[in-house]
Amino acid sequence: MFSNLPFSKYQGLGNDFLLLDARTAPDPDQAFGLTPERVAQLCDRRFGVGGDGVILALPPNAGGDWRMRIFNADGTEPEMCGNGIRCLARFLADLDGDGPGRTWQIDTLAGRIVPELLPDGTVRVDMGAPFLQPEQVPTTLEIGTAGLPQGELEVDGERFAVAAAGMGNPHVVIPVAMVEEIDLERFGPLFEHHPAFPARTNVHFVQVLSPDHLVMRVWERGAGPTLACGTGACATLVAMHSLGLCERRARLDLPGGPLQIHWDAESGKVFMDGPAEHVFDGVIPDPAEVAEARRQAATAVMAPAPSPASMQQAPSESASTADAAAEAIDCATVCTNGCIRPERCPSAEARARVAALLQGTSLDDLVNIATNSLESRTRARFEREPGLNL
Ligand code: ZDR
Repeated sequence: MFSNLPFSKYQGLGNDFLLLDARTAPDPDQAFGLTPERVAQLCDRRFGVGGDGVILALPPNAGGDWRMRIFNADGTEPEMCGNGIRCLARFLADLDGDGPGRTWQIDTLAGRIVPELLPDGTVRVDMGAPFLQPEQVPTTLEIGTAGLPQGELEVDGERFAVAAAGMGNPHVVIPVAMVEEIDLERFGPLFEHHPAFPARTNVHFVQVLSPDHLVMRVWERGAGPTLACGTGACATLVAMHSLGLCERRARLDLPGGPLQIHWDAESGKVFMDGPAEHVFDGVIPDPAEVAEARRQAATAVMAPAPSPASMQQAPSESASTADAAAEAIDCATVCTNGCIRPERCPSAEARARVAALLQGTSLDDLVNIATNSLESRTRARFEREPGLNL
């Protein structure tokens, strides 16, 4: 069942999401009647709002402050989303008026994740320790000399040396000499659906600029090429450091901008710093309510509206009509709780005209009508009161 859907659009490095607050919903996991089809429709950039995913803020289920669920643009549900959880933190802070230093314990399908609001407004996320065992990713690649799943994969006739890591969700990392030269549309979907990744995978091509500066491009599971991928940047740093190709702390440039990633040697956890910005809020009305409003508007237009003449009928006409005519109903004062004579409502014609006008006139034309009306009223006032000084 649908209902009105209030949402907030947020983005982190151009990875954009619809954030929904279901923290007080009576049946949170059924909130807003979300289905995979509805998510895909909402995320459609032409037929919907547009986004790389939909994120729900929910009551906790494992002792945290809140729980996060995320749906990809194709309606599938991944375990975690790095950019998304930064957006969630910003969303919660904006809703609840929290400031820098605030941290949240967030339950996700990838376990407990802890975002923190930094003084400059960006968000640091304790993403937890990476998953480096093949069955945890999951992948059929075996542990190699670098201590994580590694191997050579053939894709569309070409062979690539790859490594895999999990951040709750699966990632394959492919070091290349020139990331710009990779045909993402060609290789991305083939890696995503490669049999070595039974739950499909996010795909990252990465080039080393220096030991603490990498540049990467992303093909996301369930979303295609995106401008950024938080979990992907973390998995990439972990894989590249394990392969001896970068430091434990590095800047990772994504098409949407840079993320700072640190794989802490002591705790084994990965920390991600990056931006999260509010874009706009909106409400999608319940489709059933819209259909009903349109049905009512159409009925109002079709109904024979009483003509002014019929409201001033001569006393010779039927008594009831004459009574109605005699009774000068002032809709504004008499009908405050609804029309008292719907069958002979004196304002029905006016409302029908307005409904017809709204239905059949573009927004531009309505603005023109309003402008012309204001102009002519102002002119009329000048003519009535020639000395008027505005
Ligand atoms: C990559 C991602 N946007 C992030 O920032 O971590 C997560 C989205 C989920 C991803 N598409 C998946 O694992 O299916």
